[in-house]
Amino acid sequence: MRPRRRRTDLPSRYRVLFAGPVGAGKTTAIRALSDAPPVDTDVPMTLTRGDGKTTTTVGLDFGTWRPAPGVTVALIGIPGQQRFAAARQRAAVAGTRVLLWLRADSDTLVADAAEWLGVFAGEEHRVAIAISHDAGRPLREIRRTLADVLQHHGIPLTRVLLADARDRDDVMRAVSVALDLPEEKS
Ligand SMILES: Nc1nc2c(ncn2[C@@H]2O[C@H](COP(=O)(O)OP(=O)(O)OP(=O)(O)O)[C@@H](O)[C@H]2O)c(=O)[nH]1
Ligand SMILES: [Mg+2]
Repeated sequence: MRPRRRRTDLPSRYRVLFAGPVGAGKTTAIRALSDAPPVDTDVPMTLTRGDGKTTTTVGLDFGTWRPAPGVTVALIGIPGQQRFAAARQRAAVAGTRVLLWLRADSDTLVADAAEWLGVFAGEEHRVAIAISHDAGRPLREIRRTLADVLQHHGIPLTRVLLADARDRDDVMRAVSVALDLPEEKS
């Protein structure tokens, strides 16, 4: 009888990219979930926005989460501001899952979704969506608001969930949805 092969091919390193518009909560979420203090490039803003946000990411944010022994998830945040978009390139290497952060209270929620899903066009199978700043709005209603743009990109409504970026359990749940996505198109 042949010896049973050991399953040594299970991946032990994952990457999740935190993407989305300014103030959606990417840096906050990485700080909430990372096991060690993240290395981030969040710096004072030159122009304040009047919503209390005083810092912005200009390069990349890096954190790490160890959900189980021997498993490491790299958490990589990219800048929301278009003028720092150069930092986004190279962050989304093959196999990286994308967690797109959007703000429910934004007047431009649908346009933000369309813009950012456009950034990942052709890679939608790797994208999950976390909605922050929900202010008590039901998920059902937010999903309905986004239904057309999600359908356009072939993203099922079940891949959209509410997450307060300040809440570690919420961020963990959102990252877990992103980790469940396949690396490759099936
Ligand atoms: N009320 C509320 N505040 C939230 C929620 N999620 C995040 N925040 C706050 O919103 C702000 C998000 O700021 P950042 O984490 O710096 O946003 P970012 O996405 O990294 O923005 P850029 O780096 O500028 O692109 C922080 O002040 C958070 O405390 C939420 O669900 N509800
Ligand atoms: Mg940031």
